[in-house]
Amino acid sequence: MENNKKIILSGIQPTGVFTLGNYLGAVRSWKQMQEDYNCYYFIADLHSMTIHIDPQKRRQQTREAFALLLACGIDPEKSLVFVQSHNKCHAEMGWIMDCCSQFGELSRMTQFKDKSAKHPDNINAGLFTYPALMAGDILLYQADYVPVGADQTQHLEFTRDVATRFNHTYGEVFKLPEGYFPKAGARVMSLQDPTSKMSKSDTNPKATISILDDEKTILKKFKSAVTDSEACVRFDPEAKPGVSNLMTIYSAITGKTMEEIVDSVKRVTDIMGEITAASQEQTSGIEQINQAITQMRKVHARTLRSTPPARRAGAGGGEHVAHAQSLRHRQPSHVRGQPCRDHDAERLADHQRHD
Ligand code: ATP
Ligand code: LTN
Repeated sequence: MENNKKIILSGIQPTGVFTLGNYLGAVRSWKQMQEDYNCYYFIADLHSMTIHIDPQKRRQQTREAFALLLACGIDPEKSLVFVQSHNKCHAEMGWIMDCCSQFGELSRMTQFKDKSAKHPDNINAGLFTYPALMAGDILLYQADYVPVGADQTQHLEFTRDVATRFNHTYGEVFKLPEGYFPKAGARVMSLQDPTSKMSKSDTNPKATISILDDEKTILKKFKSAVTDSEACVRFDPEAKPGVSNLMTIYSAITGKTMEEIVDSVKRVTDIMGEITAASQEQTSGIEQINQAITQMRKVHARTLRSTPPARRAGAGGGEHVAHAQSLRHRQPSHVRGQPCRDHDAERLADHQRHD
């Protein structure tokens, strides 16, 4: 990655199967950006530890998230795709950023307030300092642009504030990153509560469209989406949040403007079939690719188990070590050469052994 291309960095938490919101708000841009930028995409497993679940399940979700990224078109030949905890520099940077963050600004973060309200029994310090860890992720790679959904706007502003503060105190070290938000689909709302965002960890399956849902399921979910008593189609997120959300999804998928949608669609129910077909077209193939990847990984894991450990991860042997080393060479020079890098190789190999 030694060229003059700008640097892109983004992450996604391994908290479930990606939703249409994740796809339209972030992952679709990731895929498109791979052609023109140096891209770093990671599974934010350290961030996901703010909500407790069985570690075995999280490990599984981390592997699934990795496979889903590949299935969504993130190409490891073009982009550097990795698991956050495999590079311990993230945790180290998180601490440095903690020390540059103010209690007051962290207290104002809406994600902290939302997640604390959802999990009142576990308001841990990690949930509170989450934005500092995220700032560290971004600044560590000197990212120019960060493609994310609109829910991350506040975290990006925070990152710029922390970087400015750090540069002021210690000298010009960090580049100030900019958020990159898609024109349509930056904020997809829940189908059951259109005033809150569609979220992959939502326990109500009717609230989200998963990128692995088949056409029948998608249609059923759109048909049971909460709208309002008016049959007309009008974009008004305040007065008609449900209908406006369906219009947003439709617009993000087809590229049609709100005016074009209003002109072509007369009743809310007319939009359902069309959105379903368009959503399915966007995500079709993802399930098959995901299955193929999972299958491939099973075969690979069997081969790995039957390989003597010395050959698996020993000096000069083992494709995972080679993979980790190739990652090392593709990291920016300020990240490369950190003492943590050898550890990466072990972690990658170890991660594979858990398959
Ligand atoms: P969780 O339910 O665990 O909080 P999430 O679905 O909110 O997860 P994240 O892993 O936090 O997803 O986010 C991954 C990316 O997807 C981020 O860039 C985020 O902004 C984007 N994103 C998440 N939800 C939406 C949404 N409803 N609309 C648009 N973008 C979204
Ligand atoms: N906070 C993000 C996930 C995330 C991220 C990042 C995104 C963690 N670190 C760095 C972009 C850049 C989220 O909750 N969606």
